Amino acid sequence: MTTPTIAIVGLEASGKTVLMTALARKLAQTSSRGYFLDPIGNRTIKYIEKNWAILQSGDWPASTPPGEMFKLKWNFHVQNGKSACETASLQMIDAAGQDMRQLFSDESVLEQLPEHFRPLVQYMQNASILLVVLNIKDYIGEGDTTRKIENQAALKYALDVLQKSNRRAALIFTQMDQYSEFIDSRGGLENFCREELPYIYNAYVSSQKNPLIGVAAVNRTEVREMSDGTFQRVPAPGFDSDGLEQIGDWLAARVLELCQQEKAKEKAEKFRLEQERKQREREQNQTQENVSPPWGSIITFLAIVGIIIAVIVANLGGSGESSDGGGFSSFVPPPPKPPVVSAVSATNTCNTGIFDCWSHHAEISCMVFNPDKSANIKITAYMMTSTGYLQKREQSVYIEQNHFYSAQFYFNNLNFCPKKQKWYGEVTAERLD
Ligand SMILES: Nc1nc2c(ncn2[C@@H]2O[C@H](COP(=O)(O)OP(=O)(O)OP(=O)(O)O)[C@@H](O)[C@H]2O)c(=O)[nH]1
Ligand SMILES: [Mg+2]
Repeated sequence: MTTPTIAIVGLEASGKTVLMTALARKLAQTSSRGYFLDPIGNRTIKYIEKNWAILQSGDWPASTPPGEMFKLKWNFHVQNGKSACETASLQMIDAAGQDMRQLFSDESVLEQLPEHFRPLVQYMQNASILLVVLNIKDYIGEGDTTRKIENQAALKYALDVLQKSNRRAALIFTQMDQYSEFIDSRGGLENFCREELPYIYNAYVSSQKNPLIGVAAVNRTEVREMSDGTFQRVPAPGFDSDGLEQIGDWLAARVLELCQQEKAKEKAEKFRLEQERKQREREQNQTQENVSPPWGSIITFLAIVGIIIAVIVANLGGSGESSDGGGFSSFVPPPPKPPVVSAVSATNTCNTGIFDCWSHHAEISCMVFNPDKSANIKITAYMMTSTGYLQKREQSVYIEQNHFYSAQFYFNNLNFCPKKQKWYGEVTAERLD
């Protein structure tokens, strides 16, 4: 099963490291929430605890150095869970905001992606959940208008590039301990976002698909005089956090959703393999029957001929009229109505040409409706480019009468990925009875 990956996307000093530290600590505790994170290996514990100790000592962790990526891993446990997804592995990477700014503030960087950025871009591309972290301070006041515009443009571009059908994003506003009164005076976070980040709001928030969450990873600070005579706001002793549960609950729901989708895919794949095995068995039996005289088939054939003759005779005798074929044809059942395919959408990392297609990944989603009696239905998806057929995937699923099935096809190993070409998906479905 693929591990759900959370990408923390945010510019420098947006609060990613502090948020991740407080969140990981909070969610590692078992509580009434019904889920908890269990770190895998000791690197995760060491990284989180090192940063936590710095916060406890009344200081902030250092800015993450450009080029560094800290990969953290957990098992996500659902307590007393009755679902098939009691545990799911989870990974999150803390990267440098400066690297993200470089990646997303100039389109040409992604178009000619330098080698050293590839692991970071690959990680973000593979992520199924995005936590987009914003520092409210970067978007208020008239201070640095150019910077404000650059910040919004970079984050909007990041969201555009990383947008994928099955990917969910939450917009997290940090340092609410400093700005909660200000945000209230602006009519709440949503209103603030609509007014100060209109491009992001219109594209990603107004549809209500991506939640806005305000958080204070460190909810109490104090001003301290530093050794160089300057004053700095630092974590106050005994500080707590606000808003982490909301992020945790949202993440938990997403992880479970992804896990259940994976399980459904595995089930469909198992069914498909079983069908293939049965088909092979049937073919083998057929070959064996062909070697000896097919007595069984002859008897069946004679029986069918007998029934047909009986039916014709009955029709002729019953109506007293000459047969024009009408009486007989009423015994042939009409062919079942074929399945209906709708809502086909193809998404991939290549249709913008941005990633130079080195990741070789794409997906197709669709809905298949069965208007006739329940049946096994073969769904075939084709991933095409403007130069023609590229690759095909198949699924066989049992769909009840008048039911929809939502199908997803993943194309992970595309061996041909033309640059800057539009891709599109095509799906067909046929009954297997
Ligand atoms: N008051 C307050 N300040 C915070 C909080 N979280 C972060 N900060 C401030 O924001 C600064 C940056 O936080 P980081 O978590 O290091 O930010 P980052 O996004 O990891 O930054 P890079 O590593 O440079 O990308 C900190 O040094 C604090 O000054 C918070 O919850 N409350
Ligand atoms: Mg950091």
